Amino acid sequence: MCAMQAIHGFRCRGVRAGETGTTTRGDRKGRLSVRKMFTAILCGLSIVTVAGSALAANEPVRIVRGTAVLDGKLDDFVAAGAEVCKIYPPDFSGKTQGPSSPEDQSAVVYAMYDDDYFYIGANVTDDKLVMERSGGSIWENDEVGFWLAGYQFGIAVDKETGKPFVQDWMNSGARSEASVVQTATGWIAEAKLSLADLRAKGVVIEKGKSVQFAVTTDDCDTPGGGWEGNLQFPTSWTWNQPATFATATFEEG
Ligand SMILES: [Ca+2]
Ligand SMILES: [Ca+2]
Repeated sequence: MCAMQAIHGFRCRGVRAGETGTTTRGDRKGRLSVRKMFTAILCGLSIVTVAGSALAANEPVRIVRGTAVLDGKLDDFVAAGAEVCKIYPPDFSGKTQGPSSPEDQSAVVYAMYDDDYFYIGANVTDDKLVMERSGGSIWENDEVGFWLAGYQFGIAVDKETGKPFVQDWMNSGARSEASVVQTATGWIAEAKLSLADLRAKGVVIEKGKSVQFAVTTDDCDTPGGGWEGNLQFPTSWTWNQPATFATATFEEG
């Protein structure tokens, strides 16, 4: 298990694309043809960008049936074929604010469900584990976060209690359990949420239903320090905007 300490506060951030400017020189004819060329290039880039966003938002994710034991092992998720995404910077399926290499932070994320619970597990690679926060401020240190519709959750060890827990930022009220176990290369996070409690808030997880789903893992590598970056899935993810998430469909399994 990881050693922990504490503090408070909460905020998440989204990535904004940078802007670039161009200057052209030469005679009028030259300027016109350069301008045409840039216009053509910019139009091409716009089309690629729009296509990329359209593919990422509502990206289909399949979630299989299965029951997980929260024991620091992901063999039950693996056996069920429950992998939902890999987030490996810089060449991965999401986007990043900070972690620059798979050794800095990366994760393989699994999810599944049965009649009673939604389960999520993550095998996180991290070169330095820091969990010195509690409650809603766990995002400032190492944390595995995920969204179901408009509800944001996070898994970490709470500094105050010394125990793994699920932070419920948007007050879903869903009963939960969590497990956090340190590994040679990082840590394994697991959690389960009550389907009945989620259903009471309009998040219906059952065969054939779909729910907007996203994963955001936060990284801190400096004891006594704060948030250094995170990884986000899917690429289109924007904080608290379920329309930008992936679309998870619950299969019969
Ligand atoms: Ca790291
Ligand atoms: Ca870390």
